[in-house]
Amino acid sequence: MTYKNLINGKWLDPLSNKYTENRNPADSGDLIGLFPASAKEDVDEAVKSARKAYEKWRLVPAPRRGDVLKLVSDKLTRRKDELAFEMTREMGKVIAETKGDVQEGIDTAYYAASEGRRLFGYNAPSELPNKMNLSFRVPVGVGGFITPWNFPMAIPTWKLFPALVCGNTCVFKPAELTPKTAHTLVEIIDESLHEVLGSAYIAGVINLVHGSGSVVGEAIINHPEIDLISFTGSTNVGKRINEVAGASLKRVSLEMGGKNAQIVMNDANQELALDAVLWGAFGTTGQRCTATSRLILHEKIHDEFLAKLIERAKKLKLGYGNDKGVDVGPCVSEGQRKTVDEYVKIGLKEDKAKLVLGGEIAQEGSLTKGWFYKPTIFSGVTRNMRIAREEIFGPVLSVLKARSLEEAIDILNDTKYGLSSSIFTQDVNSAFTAVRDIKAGITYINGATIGAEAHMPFGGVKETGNGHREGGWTVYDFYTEWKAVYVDYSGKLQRAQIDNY
Ligand code: UN1
Repeated sequence: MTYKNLINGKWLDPLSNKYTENRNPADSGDLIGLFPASAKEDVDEAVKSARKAYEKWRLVPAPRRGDVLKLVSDKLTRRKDELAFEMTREMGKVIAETKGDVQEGIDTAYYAASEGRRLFGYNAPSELPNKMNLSFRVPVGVGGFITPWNFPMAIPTWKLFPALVCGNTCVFKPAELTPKTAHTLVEIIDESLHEVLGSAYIAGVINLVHGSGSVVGEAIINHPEIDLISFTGSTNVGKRINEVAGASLKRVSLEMGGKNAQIVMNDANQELALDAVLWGAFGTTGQRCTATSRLILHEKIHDEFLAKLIERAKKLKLGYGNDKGVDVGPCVSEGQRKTVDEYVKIGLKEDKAKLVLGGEIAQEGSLTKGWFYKPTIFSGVTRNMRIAREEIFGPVLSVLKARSLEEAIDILNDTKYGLSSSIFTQDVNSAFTAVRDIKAGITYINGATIGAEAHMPFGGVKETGNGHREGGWTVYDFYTEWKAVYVDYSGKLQRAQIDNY
């Protein structure tokens, strides 16, 4: 099956006339489809249509725009199982997780739908009599959206839904590894626009342009008619986007890397902490920006906890995520698996680090058909090792030891990133000290580093982000501008700061 771009309300072949294959990472013989490898000219067409659509879409009342998202959420709910199956097929994580990914999209859609009836502004008193001060949220304009493959539904919805309900129009470039989920999502949005607006349908509210970062992504971030960029991906790419898009004063939201840690204190409920680290480190095959890639154990429980962890991790079943009983899917691609293997080799060269589990490509039976890598654990890791500092984005966990709460928090903070974090303790004083002192956008007490909820602010500090948040109420600040309005009903020219002082 050959797929198309959606531009100006029509499904079109790319002007480049080039396509790339999308294959199942658990079975490279399974071809899912051919997707456009679009050209810069496709982006130009998409932006032109989004620009035109913006002048109409901004005038559709926000509650009506919310109705479109209400219908989108209903459709996503109805098609949840099918979407999850296809997502597992194209990016590998297990079906329970892809259902969660779709659910995050549904939650985000319902939230955005209801926000159409809020989008609150503030009023403030005027310093002059018979004068009223109001403020309104207005849309920003045309947005460019560049999204990753690890959450092919949730992340695009975090961006597109709030943007749309605020009255912006969209040019969306999904990850090349997950075009199918993006296709279905955009198809659902477009169908909903048709059904809700009827004959008043506006072509170009949402445009989908498949293709590479180097061609389509670059064309988006350089385009003079794009007003804002929302990106999730690596810190290196994010820095480049900020540079390029910043030069033309685009508004830019960046969600980037992480090197998240879970602390386990000596008073922790160990069984709970074990469940959490297995979930956080090996869920999504470690390919989340919130994944647990460091485990910091209090020295008093270190040996006992590590032994239990290895036992439990050994039992994780690898396989195709749509098969029953599978715990861990493949790496998303051959390239990603190579990166993981390279980091394992880097870890093996460290004097004190000890490989205690995995550390190799999985070769058993049908696993040779995909990009599987065994869940891997290094113990004896210290904070300056590369496997303790760099984001690996795979099933590799580095275990470090701490002598006290203060040292554990200090190790946790000793990273250039600051996305998610976790501490297991039964001591309320330790828990609140951690909340106060951990430098990260998200802190879990007695929970894994993964699993943020869609209505809460999502994002991080330091090189993880550039000050914005996705999710919940906070994202609406990114997708709107404030307009201050003064209404003078005094019948004379009142000069603020002058006539009243
Ligand atoms: C990501 O890895 O980029 O908090 C997003 C979580 C998910 C989202 C992860 N809800 O783990």
